[in-house]
Amino acid sequence: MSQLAPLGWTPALDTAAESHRAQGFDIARVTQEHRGGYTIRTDRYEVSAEVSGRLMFDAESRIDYPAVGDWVAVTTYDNDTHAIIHAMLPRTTVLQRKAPGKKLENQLIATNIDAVFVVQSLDETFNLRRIERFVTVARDSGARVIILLSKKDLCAPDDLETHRQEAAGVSADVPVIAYSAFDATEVAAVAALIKPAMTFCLIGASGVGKSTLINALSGKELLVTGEVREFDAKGRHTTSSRELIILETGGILIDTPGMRELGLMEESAAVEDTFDDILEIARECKFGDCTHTHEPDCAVKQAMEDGRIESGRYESFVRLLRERKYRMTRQTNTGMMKRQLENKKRQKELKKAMKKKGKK
Ligand SMILES: Nc1nc2c(ncn2[C@@H]2O[C@H](COP(=O)(O)OP(=O)(O)OP(=O)(O)O)[C@@H](O)[C@H]2O)c(=O)[nH]1
Ligand SMILES: [Mg+2]
Ligand SMILES: [Zn+2]
Repeated sequence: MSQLAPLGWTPALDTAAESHRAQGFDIARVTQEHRGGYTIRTDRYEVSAEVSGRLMFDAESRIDYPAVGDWVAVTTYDNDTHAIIHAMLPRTTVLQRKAPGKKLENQLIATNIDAVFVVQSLDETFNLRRIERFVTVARDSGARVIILLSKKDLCAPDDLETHRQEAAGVSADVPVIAYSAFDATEVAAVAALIKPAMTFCLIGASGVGKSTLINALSGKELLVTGEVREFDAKGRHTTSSRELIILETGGILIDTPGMRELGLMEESAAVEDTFDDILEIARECKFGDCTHTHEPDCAVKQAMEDGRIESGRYESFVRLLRERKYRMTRQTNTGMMKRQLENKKRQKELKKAMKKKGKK
């Protein structure tokens, strides 16, 4: 058995690794991706890593860079405290998010995963459309898909049955499991799906309980979890980077930050659908761009105070509006990043062309 088996190695990868090993490279798995670089892990060490200049030079787009879950060929320096990633091994599956807009690069979420857990909570934020969008993304990866309905403890029995059936209706071959992260028996039902050396990636909106579940499955407080901060302008994501975790029981889990941008177009429309009554009232607000939080003469807040709008719905409404606004600015920023990337690419092509010329 390969030393890398606990990391998810399968013998099918042996051939691909041969030439790298012959060159003296170690084979490692990418366990974290952050702004500064990566963390990689072998059977002997887990260290920070960066990609080689060569890999960077050859990369045409994001997909050519390593992502969490990738198998990579590395060398270490400084007594195995740092590593350089020289090459990536072929991927079996790729979980990626299609960025809104046509030409934007896809965002890599994780690779070489066996299954995706699409997590949705059973509280008042339950959203079937969102489950559908996440399932679509998950399915595109080529991995198996399982829907996990979290926070069962916060759901009335009637709603539980309804939501369970709705989720089961998303796709005939996607199983649905409802659980509370604080119920050991229910967590065990999720754990039963996770076989040694199999890699599972958790995706879902912020606050649905992805990190909490991983902690429950591992029996340790490995990851930071947090209350959803509804009115905190600093942003609500608790998890900020993707991370691969190896359970003592053998399974491998990848935690991801909640994704709000997924399916931007549909969600914008969803605000209109779900809150048409509140939008009707909002027409009476004094300011056209009222955020319904602090403005004077806000008809929506007034209606909430009068009991015509239930306060929970009011909060969801305000939150959705804020998220939408956040995403809009994000999109503008992404547009800028895109132009920068295109510039970089052009420079690279120029460099290549000049190199060619030099060779002649
Ligand atoms: N009642 C209840 N609360 C839960 C359950 N699972 C998670 N929570 C709570 O939900 C909140 C958010 O949980 P996290 O695990 O941080 O959510 P996340 O999906 O990792 O969120 P991001 O990292 O922002 O994407 C925390 O306060 C958890 O304690 C559950 O099954 N029942
Ligand atoms: Mg988290
Ligand atoms: Zn208002």
